[in-house]
Amino acid sequence: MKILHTADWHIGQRLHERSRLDEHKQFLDWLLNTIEERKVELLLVSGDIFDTSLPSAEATNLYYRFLYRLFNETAAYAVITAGNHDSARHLEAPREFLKMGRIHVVGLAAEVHECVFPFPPDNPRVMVAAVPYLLENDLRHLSYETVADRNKRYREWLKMFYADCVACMPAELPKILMGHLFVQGGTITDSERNIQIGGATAIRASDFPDSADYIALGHLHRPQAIEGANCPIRYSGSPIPLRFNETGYRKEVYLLELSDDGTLIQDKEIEIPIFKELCTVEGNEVDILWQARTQTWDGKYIQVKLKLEAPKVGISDEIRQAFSERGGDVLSVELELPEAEQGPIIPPGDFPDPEKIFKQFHKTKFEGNPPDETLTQTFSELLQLVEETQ
Ligand SMILES: [Mn+2]
Repeated sequence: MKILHTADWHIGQRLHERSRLDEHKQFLDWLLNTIEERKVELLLVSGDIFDTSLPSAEATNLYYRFLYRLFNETAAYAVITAGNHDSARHLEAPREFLKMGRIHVVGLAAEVHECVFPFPPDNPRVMVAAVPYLLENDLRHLSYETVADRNKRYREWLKMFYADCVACMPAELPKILMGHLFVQGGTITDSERNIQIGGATAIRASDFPDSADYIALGHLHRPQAIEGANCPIRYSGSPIPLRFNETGYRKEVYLLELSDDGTLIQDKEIEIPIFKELCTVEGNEVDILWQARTQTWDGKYIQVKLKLEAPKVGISDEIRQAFSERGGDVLSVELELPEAEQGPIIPPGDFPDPEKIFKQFHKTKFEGNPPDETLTQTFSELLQLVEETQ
């Protein structure tokens, strides 16, 4: 039996006001083909289907067209859960209707038994716990509680929820647990540090029940494995790069294969093609214009990081023009000016870039040292959350 794990589609996302719908359409076509070609029987989507809680009509249409084709052109079942970007209520509103099409949607996790599904339903060979993003706000409010105590209680609650899910599954069947959350990496030694992403505290790899066979996660956009549990814990990552800093690695989905006796024989990644290239071009004015005029930029989205000795009027327009003459679309031009003695310079780019401001601020505060990768990633996740709530 073949099972495909993906997450963090973020349909409807815009990058510097450019629509990504065409890329998402190409991804969903590719996904459908992959499901057919590889004879996938079960599709798992671990949250963040849409980029916003009220997606546009076009984004909604793309999603339902995919579900219809999945039902009509394949024999696969699907389990879809809500992430922190989704409106749990909207996502699960058509739940009863979609069940007719072998599609199970879980937005709100009110009861454990509403999250646990056998597949195929008439002759179960695998059990799935479709656990959506669990809102920390759903914890009962205790006025005297410290933040650390509340985080601990949230972690205990998640741990218990997974344990309860597993407790209502037949012992002999393989168990896949879905989730949309942040798991502290097994290699992080600073275990007391409180990492909050998407408003929810980190849980640990060892918090998942021992009898689980695979943990199918969403929330982090880089595909990765987390060590520290008895079974594979995987983040499939987002299928398209959502920001320019998400381009240095492959985008993937995971294909799991269960043998007839119910053991997980492999979980391997399948690389997702790049539907639209996101490029970052850095250098001084001469370098950048040279690159713009000597390469082909057809259909690419470009971020320019321009080093200048002093501000120069009209340079952004000149750069945009140069790239567009070779088919490229410049989404942003960030200007980098020499650093003043006092405090960080906030680059007067076409769009303010909070990540850059954060990096410069960190450098000024900590003797010229940039923030490490974990801190940068935490910052960008927090930033996403803020952008979403705006
Ligand atoms: Mn996400």
